Amino acid sequence: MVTLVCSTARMDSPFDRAATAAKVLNNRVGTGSDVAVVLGSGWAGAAGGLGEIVADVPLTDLPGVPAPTVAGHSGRLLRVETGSRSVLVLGGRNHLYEGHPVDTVVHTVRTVIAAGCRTVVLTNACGSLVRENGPGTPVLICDQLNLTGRSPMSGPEPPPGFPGRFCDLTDLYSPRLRAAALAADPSLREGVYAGLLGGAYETPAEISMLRTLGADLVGMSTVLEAIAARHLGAEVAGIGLVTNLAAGMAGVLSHGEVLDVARGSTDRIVALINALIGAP
Ligand code: 8IG
Repeated sequence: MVTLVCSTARMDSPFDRAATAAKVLNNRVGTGSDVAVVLGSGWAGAAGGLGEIVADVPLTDLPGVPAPTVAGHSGRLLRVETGSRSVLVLGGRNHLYEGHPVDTVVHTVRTVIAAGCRTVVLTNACGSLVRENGPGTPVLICDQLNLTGRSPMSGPEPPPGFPGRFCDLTDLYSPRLRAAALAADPSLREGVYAGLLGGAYETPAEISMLRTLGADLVGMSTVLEAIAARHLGAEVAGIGLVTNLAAGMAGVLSHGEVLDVARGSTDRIVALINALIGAP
C-alpha cells in the first residue's frame, strides 16, 4: 500500500510529465535539438527568419500543454535548422493569469530541456519603465524580479536524479549569452524584467513601486520559465520587446497596439535571436 502511494506520487511529478512529453516531442520532430526559443506575443514572425522549418506541429500535441488563449501566439511548435544549430521554436506559452498552475506554465520549457535542449531563449512583449526604451525597442534581460508570488521550485522536492529545489540564480540570465548578444548589437540596452501575475496592466502607483524596486521592464511571463530552465541546468537568455511605456508614462494600454508594434520589429529581433543561438 505504502509502495503504491509512493510510486503514484513519483509518476505524478511535473518532471516526469515533462520527460513523457519530451518522448512525444522527439517522436514528432526528431531528436537532436540544441536550443529552444519561446516566442512571446507578436514574435511569431521571427520563426521563419531563423532558418529552414523542417517540422511544424501543434504545441497541444505535447501531453500536458493546454491550448493557448492569448492573441498573438501561433500555437505551433517548429523545428528549425539554422545550419549550425537545431532549434525548437515554441510559438506560444501558458500564463498564470490564464488560471494555469505554475507547473503548467513551465511545462514546455521543462519538456524541451528533457528533449535535449541546453539553451533556452525566452522572448516576450512587455512594458518599459525607461522612457528612452520606447515601443519597438528590444531589451536584453540581465536579471529579473519574480513578483508572481509563485515559484516552479515550490511543491514536492524534485525527484531523485534532478537537482534540489534551492537552485542558485546569481547568473540566471547567462553572462556568456548576454555578451554574445551585445557583441552582435552593441546599441542593445539591458534591463531588469519584473514578472507579475498580471491579467490587468499596472496602475501608475504600481509602476512607481516597480521603479523603486529596480525594474526596467514589466510583463506577465518569463520569470517562472527562466527559473525552471536554470534549475535544470540550461543556459538562459531573455529578450523583452517593448511595446508600450508602462502605465502612467503615456496613454492607455491596449493589446492590439502591442501586437502591431511587435510585428514592426521582426528583422532586429531575428538578428538578435540568431546572435544568441550562435547561428550565422
Ligand atoms: I505587451 O505594461 C505588455 N505586457 N504587466 N505591463 C504588464 N505586462 C505587459 C505590459 C505592461 N505590456
